[in-house]
Amino acid sequence: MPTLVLYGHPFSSYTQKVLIALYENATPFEFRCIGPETPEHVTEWRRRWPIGLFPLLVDGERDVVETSIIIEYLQLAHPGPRRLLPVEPLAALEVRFFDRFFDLHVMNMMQRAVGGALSGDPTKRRDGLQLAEEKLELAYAWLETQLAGKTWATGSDFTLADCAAAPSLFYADWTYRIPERYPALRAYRARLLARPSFARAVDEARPYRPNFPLGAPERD
Ligand SMILES: N[C@@H](CCC(=O)N[C@@H](CS)C(=O)NCC(=O)O)C(=O)O
Repeated sequence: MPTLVLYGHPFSSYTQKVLIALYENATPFEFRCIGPETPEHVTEWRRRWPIGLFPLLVDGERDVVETSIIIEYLQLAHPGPRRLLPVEPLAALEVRFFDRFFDLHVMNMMQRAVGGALSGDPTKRRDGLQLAEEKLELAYAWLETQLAGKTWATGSDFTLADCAAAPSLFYADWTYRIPERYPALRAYRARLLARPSFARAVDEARPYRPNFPLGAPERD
């Protein structure tokens, strides 16, 4: 029986970030989908984390929230063969920085556009998209300067930073397509999509694509 329970939704970018970490290490867990078909999961998740953001990891009596903290917790409490944070402190700091970059400057900017579209208000939709495009353009340009010659975000090892990067860039590209002038970034996104842990999360989320409020493209 797995002791770990993950509350989330397969189509949610932040849920996918944690799923990647779990799949990378083949960590056993039970997934509890937060959705209209399972109101008991919604009630339990809200009771445990009234702030109302997911995913939430439950390990016995312990509730763990915030995806970066969840992934660090998994490494400490349920380590597997693949370290997602390096041992060396400065290398770990670099990984944490890229994790913050993807969450704050890619994932959250993409979510502004999605939130605007979900509001149903045409002005909010337009403003959300405009802001996302401006901010994603800045993020893409900077990432292009960072990724040349690297396999993963911080070098040759797949880390927490790549767990954050995969769903961020996946949905960001649907929101504001990565221009051809950023070939290193486009190639990095393609490598992330080919990574089995993320490919599995993408496949599991496929049935929910019609829910993408900006219109999911045919690619990927
Ligand atoms: N900083 C949080 C962000 C989590 C987050 O924004 N989750 C989204 C789903 S992808 C959510 O719960 N949205 C529900 C809402 O905003 O009401 C983390 O890393 O866990």
